[in-house]
Amino acid sequence: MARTPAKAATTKVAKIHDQKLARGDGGELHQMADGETELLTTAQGGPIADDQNTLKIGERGPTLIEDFHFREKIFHFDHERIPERVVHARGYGAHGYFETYESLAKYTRADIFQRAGERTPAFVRFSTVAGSKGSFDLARDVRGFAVKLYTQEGNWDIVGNNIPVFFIQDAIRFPDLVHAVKEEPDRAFPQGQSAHDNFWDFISLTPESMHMIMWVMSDRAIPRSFRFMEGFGVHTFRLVNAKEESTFVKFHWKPKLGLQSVVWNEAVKINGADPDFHRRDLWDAINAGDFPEWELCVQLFDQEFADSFDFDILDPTKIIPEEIIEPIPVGRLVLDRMPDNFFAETEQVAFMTQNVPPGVDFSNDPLLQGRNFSYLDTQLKRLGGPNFTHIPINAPKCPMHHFQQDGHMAMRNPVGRANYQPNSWGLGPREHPQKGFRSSADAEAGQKVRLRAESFADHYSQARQFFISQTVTEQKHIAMALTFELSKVETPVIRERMVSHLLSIDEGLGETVAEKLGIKNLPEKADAAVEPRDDLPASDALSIVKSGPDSFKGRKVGVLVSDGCDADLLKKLEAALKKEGATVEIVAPKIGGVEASDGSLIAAKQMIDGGPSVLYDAVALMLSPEGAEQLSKEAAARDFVADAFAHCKFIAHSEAAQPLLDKAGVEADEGIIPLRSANDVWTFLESCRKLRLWAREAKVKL
Ligand code: HDE
Repeated sequence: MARTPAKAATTKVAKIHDQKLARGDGGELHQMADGETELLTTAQGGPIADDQNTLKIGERGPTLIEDFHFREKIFHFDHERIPERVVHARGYGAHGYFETYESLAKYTRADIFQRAGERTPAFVRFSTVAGSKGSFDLARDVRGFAVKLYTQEGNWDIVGNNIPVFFIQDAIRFPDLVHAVKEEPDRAFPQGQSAHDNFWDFISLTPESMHMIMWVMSDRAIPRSFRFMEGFGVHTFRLVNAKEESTFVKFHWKPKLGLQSVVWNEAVKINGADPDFHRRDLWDAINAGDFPEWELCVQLFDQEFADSFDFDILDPTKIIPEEIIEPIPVGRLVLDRMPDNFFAETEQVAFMTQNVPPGVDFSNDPLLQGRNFSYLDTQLKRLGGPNFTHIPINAPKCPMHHFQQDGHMAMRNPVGRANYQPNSWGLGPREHPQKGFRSSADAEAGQKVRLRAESFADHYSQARQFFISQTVTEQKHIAMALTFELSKVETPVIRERMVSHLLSIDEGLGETVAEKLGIKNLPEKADAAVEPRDDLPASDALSIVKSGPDSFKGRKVGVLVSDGCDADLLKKLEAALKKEGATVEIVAPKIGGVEASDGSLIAAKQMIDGGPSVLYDAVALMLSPEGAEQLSKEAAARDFVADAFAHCKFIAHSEAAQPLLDKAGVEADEGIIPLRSANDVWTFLESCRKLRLWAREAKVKL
C-alpha cells in the first residue's frame, strides 16, 4: 500500500500531465465537454490509473513483468527513432496549396494544369543536405526544396534544391560525394560543414563540380529564410500533351518576397544564437498569417532549341539562362498551415522523383534516372516497409485502387474476393490505356557503354558566367567563402589544386583566393577537357542583389529599448513597419520589458543577451539618455550595434542613443538614420527596402 500523502501527490501530477495544450494557441486546455480532462489510455485503449509508478511487490520491492502498461510505454519509447535521411536529414515542412493560373493543356495533359484557379493540396519540406537531424540551420549548404502536390491523378513530387545545378553528372558518383562532404569517418567531425579536407579533396578531383561550387560558395548557400529562396527542379523534364507531343521543361519556384541571404560572419553567429533560425522563421510567419508564397515558373523548349543550345540540356551541371528562355509563371504555391505533428508529417514524408502524373515525364538526365531508383529504395529503409503510402502524409488524396496487399503495417488491403486481375467476378479496378500514365515514346538505340557524353565536358564556362553575373560585393563573398573553406583544409596540395580550378574559372578569383591563402607560387590553370569560354554574357537573374525585392515585406526589425524611451516615436515606427508588412521584435535590458516615456509598459520578446542583432534584418535603438549610458557599458548591447553595423544593416536611433553608437565604433553613414520625427521613420523604412547598405562593406572589412 502506498502511503497516503505520496498517493495524493501522484494523482495531482497525473492530472497536470493529462492536460494537453491545444495546437498553437499556447494557453487553452484541451478538455472533455464536461470539464474533465481526457482519460489517459494504453495504445490498446485501456484506461490507465497510475502513469507515475511501476507495478512492484511492495513499495520498495522488485518490478513485475506483469506490468503491461509499463512494458508497452517503454517498448514504444525504445522504438521512437527511425533512420534519419542519409542526406537532407534536417528539414522543416509546411502544408499549403498550389493554384493553377491558366490551362496548360497545350503542353501537358496533367490534370493539375487543366483548369485556371484550381487548388491542389501541397506539402513542402525544406532541408539542409550535409548535417544530421539536430544540426544548425545556417550551415553553408544547399537547401532542399521538396514539394509534394496531391493531384487528382496521384502525387507529383518535385524534389528540388535552392540551387539549379548539381555537383555531379552521373548518379553513380553520389555516394562518393556524400561520403566526402559528411563528417570524416575516422574522427566523426566536422559535422554539417563542407570546410574540411575530404570534401575539398573530392571536389578538387571532380572538375564537373565547379559550377555548383560557385553557387555553394555564394550567399545562396546561407539564405536568410526559406521564405526568401528560390527552388529548382534542376533536371530537364518533359511535359506531354493529349496528342503525345512532348516539350522539355525546367521548373523554378520564385519567392514572392524576393531573394535574400545573410553574410557569413552573421551565419556563424546565428547558429550560436538560434540554431533553429529558419524553422522558427517559417513557424512564426505561418502562425502570424503571413503565408509565404512562390510562383511556379517553367522554362519550355523543344528539341530544336536543345540541339542548338551551347550545352547539353541533359547535363544537370548546366542552367539555361533566364535571358535565353524566360521562365513563365504557371501557378502559385502558398504555405498556410504547419503540420500538427513534426514526426508524423515532416519526418515521415517520403518524396520520390519518380512520382509524376500523366502529362509529366522524365528526360534522360543520368542523375535523374539514378534518382528515380534511389528514392523508392530509401523509403523502404527509413519507413520500414512497402506500405509507407498508407501513412497519411504520403497517401494520395485522389481515389486509388490496386491489388497490392499485406506487408508491414498494411492498412488498406483490397476488399472482397478479388485480389488479382483479370478475374471472372467482374470485380476490382482495371487499367485504362487513355487515362493511365504513358511514357513518352522516344526512340532509343545504341550500344551498352559506361561513358560520359562529350557534350557534358565543359566544366568551367558556366561557372565563370555565374561569377561574372554577381555584383562586386557578391564576388567578394564568393572569394571570402572559398578562402574560409580552404583555410580549414590542412593539406596544402588540395588547396593548390582548388586554386588551379579557380584560375580556369576566373583568373582574378583564383589570384585573390591564392593571395588570401598565402600561396606564394601560383599553380598552373587546371587542364580543361574543353577550352573554357569567356564570351557567355552576365545573367542578372543569377545575382541575389541585382534581383532584390525593393520591399521590406516579411522582414523583421529588432528594436532595442530602455526605460524612458520615446513612446510616441516607437508607436510611429511600429505602425510604419506594420504597414510595410514587416514585424518588430522588442529587445530590452530585461525580459520584463521597460517603462516608456508616457508611463506605458513595453513588453519585451528578447532580453539583450538573447536577442543579438544577427536575428534581425535591421535594427532601431530607441533609448533614453540614461538607457544609452547604461547599455553602452554592456558588451551584449555594444555587440548588438557593432554587428548590425558590420553586417551592413540599416540602423535607426534616437538622438540619445549616440553614446552607444560611439562605444560600438559606429561611423555615421547613410545607413545610420537618426529618428527625430515621423519623417525620419519613413526615411528608415525606405532605406530598409534595400535590405543592406553594401557600400559600407569596404569600410567594415568583415
Ligand atoms: Fe536527393 N536524395 N539524391 N537530390 N534529395 C534524398 O531520399 C539522391 C539530388 C533532394 O525533404 C534521399 O528520402 C541520389 C539532386 C532533396 O525528404 C535519397 C542523387 C537533388 C531531398 C536521395 C540525388 C536532390 C533528397 C535521402 C544523385 C536536387 C530531401 C532521403 C543521383 C534536384 C527530400 C530520401 C525530403 C533526398 C538520393 C541528388 C534533392 C537517398 C541518388 C540533384 C530535396 O534517396
